[in-house]
Amino acid sequence: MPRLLLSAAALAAVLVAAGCGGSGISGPAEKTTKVTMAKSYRFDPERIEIKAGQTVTWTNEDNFTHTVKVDGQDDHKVDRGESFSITFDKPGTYHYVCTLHSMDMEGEVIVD
Ligand SMILES: [Cu+2]
Repeated sequence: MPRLLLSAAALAAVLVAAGCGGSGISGPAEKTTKVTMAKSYRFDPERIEIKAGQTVTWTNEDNFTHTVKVDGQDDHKVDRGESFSITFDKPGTYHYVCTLHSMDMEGEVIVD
């Protein structure tokens, strides 16, 4: 009985995780290291694919301040007209959000 309860809780956790976040990202990954914060409130392209060791640069071309926060890493503010870069050394899929507009702004970096 305790085992059954545990698995039910685990399933609920998975469902909650699937329900929030990740829903806004669509389309194939673009092979580029440049992402813009485009007007209004979006990352363009939302999903990119790079090679390990490459550096991704986000440039804010919107009229508002945004941030880049990769899951499990620090949040970085990017003011209008400014850029911010992160070098990805390890292969994997990195989900990120703008913490100021996390409902609208999220993206993914796939590192091969
Ligand atoms: Cu934002």
